[in-house]
Amino acid sequence: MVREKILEAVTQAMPSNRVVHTLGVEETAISLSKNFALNLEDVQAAALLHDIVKFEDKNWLKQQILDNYLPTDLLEFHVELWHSHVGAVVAKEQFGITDETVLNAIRFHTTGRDGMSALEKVIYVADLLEPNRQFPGVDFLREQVNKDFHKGFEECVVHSLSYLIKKRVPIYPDSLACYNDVVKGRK
Ligand code: DGI
Ligand code: FE
Ligand code: FE
Ligand code: FE
Repeated sequence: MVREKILEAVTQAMPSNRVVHTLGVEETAISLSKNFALNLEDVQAAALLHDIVKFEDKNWLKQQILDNYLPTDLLEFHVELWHSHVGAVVAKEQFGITDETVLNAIRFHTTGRDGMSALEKVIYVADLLEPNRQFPGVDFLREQVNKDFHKGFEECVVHSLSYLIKKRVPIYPDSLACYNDVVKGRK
């Protein structure tokens, strides 16, 4: 599907401030993808569709998880974790995205996972650091990522996990697996 069609659907699917977030993710992801040999259309599709079902009803999201045989342990965790997995299904079924790399970048953008691809890392980082994101430490993370993507990605994962632990919220296994993968891979 062409970019304009996807963007039209995105605009229908979420409030305008989240469209701005989505466009920020696209811009940041394109910029970060220069670290890798990534296909521009794949980067754009993953970025534009990553939050496509974030504003859907909780019961609808739950039904999609059940109907599509997505991991049911998601239901034991916060609803925030559901939109990424369901988003990948919708990207495939409604937007005709067949590339598993793009679908996985959408599917794992919230938690990360063990053994993330370059596109998965780019979308994860862009989601956290796009220009409209503001939180203490965001500029440090932007600097790190721009200096050395791999080191910066590590800092982003450590930041996200620390934030969850500080809030005392349950951590989904993929989030922990992502953290373990990152710290085990340190040189
Ligand atoms: O959809 P966005 O707001 O752009 O961002 P997101 O999909 O990356 O994250 C949504 C929320 O999910 C964010 O507040 C952090 C939270 N989150 C990420 N991993 C975990 C988590 N929440 C819990 N409880 N457990 C996790 O492992
Ligand atoms: Fe999201
Ligand atoms: Fe995120
Ligand atoms: Fe997002």
